[in-house]
Formats: sequence, structure tokens, C-alpha cells
Amino acid sequence: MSELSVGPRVRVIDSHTGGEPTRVVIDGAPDLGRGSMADLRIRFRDAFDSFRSAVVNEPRGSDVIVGALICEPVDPTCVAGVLFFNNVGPLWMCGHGTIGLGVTLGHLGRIGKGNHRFDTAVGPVTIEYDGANRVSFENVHSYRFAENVTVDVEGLGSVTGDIAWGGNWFFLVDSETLPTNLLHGTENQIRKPFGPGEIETLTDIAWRIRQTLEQNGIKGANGGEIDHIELFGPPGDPKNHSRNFVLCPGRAYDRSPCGTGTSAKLACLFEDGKLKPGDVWRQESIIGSVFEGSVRVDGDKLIPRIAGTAYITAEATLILDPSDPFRMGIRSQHSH
Ligand code: PYC
Repeated sequence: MSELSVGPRVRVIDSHTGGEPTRVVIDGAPDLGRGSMADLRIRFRDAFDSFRSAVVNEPRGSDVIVGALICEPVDPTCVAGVLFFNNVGPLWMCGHGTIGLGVTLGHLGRIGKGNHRFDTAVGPVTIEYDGANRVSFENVHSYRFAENVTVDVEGLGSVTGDIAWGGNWFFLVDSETLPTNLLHGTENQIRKPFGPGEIETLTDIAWRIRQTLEQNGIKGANGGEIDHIELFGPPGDPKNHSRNFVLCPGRAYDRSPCGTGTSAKLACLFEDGKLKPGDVWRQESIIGSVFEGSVRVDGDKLIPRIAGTAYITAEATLILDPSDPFRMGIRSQHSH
């Protein structure tokens, strides 16, 4: 198995979930061999990074696209295995991508209305598909790992947040608690509710927080890298509970409310006694798209359910011309 076994043509289906794109590879992916889904993720990361870059990076893609490689599931109760990846590497799980994959497999006629399971690098997730554009999924067990962690961020001062797992690691910060010189002002400052006009400022703040966590060795459980930063504040639409801004590992912001990020948020709300099992939490993204979230308790585990809609945007064949110097994509400047 090597990158050389990657053919010159790769068939993909593109969709977006609440504005956030997913590119599902349906043909032409490398054979990852056998092993657990976590093993396959490592093999994909270590042996097929150029393929990842070819699929999602420029000139065919962009920093925003999340790729989904479908493979044989390890768990026989699942209809598909899936590995998610972005502009800088593999993700553990992806909520908007799970919704996009459900709608993509429905579009291809590979699944119908009803319940189905996908095997991911962090375990199986169950989706419910309405046969058209709506998918809800039960995520993996989500939890808060550390509460009120304070870091001194260069240019910002003291910032406090929670570390939580929702299928990826998140540092969640209430934007209302950011240093007051950033809040409710004009130039380079954050309005309430924050909106697309603040994307550059929010990106800068979140990236500084991310780098500070890294520099200080602040991690999730088992040394997990905290590579998603979630800032939240009041909603733009009073029908919703909160608006968030999620910065992903490769410095692109999530156009959707982020399925794993909303799961992490639900875990924190639950642990704070602000959300009961069955309550519906409407999470808005920075562009105003909405996921509905709720939780159930299974023994000592908290299981979030996230619902959203996805739309197919393209059916395409990527051509990896051997004479093209950028055949395998242009490396993101935010790669490690
Ligand atoms: O929806 O979980 C998500 C996600 C992670 C990164 C981008 N979207």
C-alpha cells in the first residue's frame, strides 16, 4: 500500500451541511487494509497524506472542505466505515460530515429513510435519515474534561474556558467573558451577537487561544490535542439558544454550528444543570445555520443527538494528472 496505488481519477460527491462543505470520496480511494477504524485512521494519516491533500486542498478544494473517505466498516452492524479529514490532517469525528454523508448515501440510493450506523475512528454512530435532506445522529459519549481552565493569552490577557470532548477536543469560551476591550465596541471588537463581520477578529482570538493551549501543554484526556476552539454567545435569532464560532484545526472556521462542538457544548450544559435529557438546544452558527441538539443518559455516559440538514452541491470526478506539479494539492500553510 502506497500513494503510488492511488489512481488518476477520484469520484466525489459534495454537499454542505448548514453551509459547511463535505466531500465524500465514493471511488478511487486507496485501500487502507485491515484493522480497527482507529488503526485505519493512523494508516491514512501516515501513508496517504498526499491523497488527503489532493482531495481537499487547493487547487481542487479549499481550507474549508472536510473530506470523508468511506470504507468497509469494522463493526458489522454499520452500513459504512468513514474517516473524516480536513486541510491539515485526519479528524476523529465530524458531525456536519456525518449529516452530509447520510444525505450523500441517500442521494446515491445506498441507504433509505430510517436508522443506519456508520463506523468512525471513535466508534459507531447511529443516524436517522428522513429520506430527503434531514439527518439526526447519536454521537459518541461526550463529556466535560476540565472546567474553568484559565490561560494568559498574548494580546488578550486572561481567558477562561472548559475542555470538553464531543468526538473531537474543544476549548469552549463564553465570548461575554473575553477581555472587555474586545467586547461590544467598534473596530476590531466583537458585537453582541457576534456575526460574519467579526470573523477575522474571532479567528485571530481563537487561534491565539489554540496556540496558547499548545504552548502550555494543556490537553484533553490521554494527551488529546485540543485542536478546536469554540467561542459562544447570545443567538442572533431569539428562537435559538446560542450562537457559536468554531475554529477548526487548520484555521478555517466552521460555517455550521459544528456537530462535535455542539455535542461538547451539550455535555457542559448538562454538567452545569442547564440542560435535562430530552430538552432541545438550538445551536446557531456564525452564519445563522442551526443544529438541534439534545442528550440522553446511558448508564454513566451522556449521548448527544444532533439534527441538521444537508444538500448535495456536486457530483464530480477529480483528475490527478501525473504531469501536474500540484496533482496532490497545495499544502495548507497551517499544516504542522
Ligand atoms: O461538525 O463536527 C463537526 C465538524 C468538525 C470540524 C468541522 N465540522
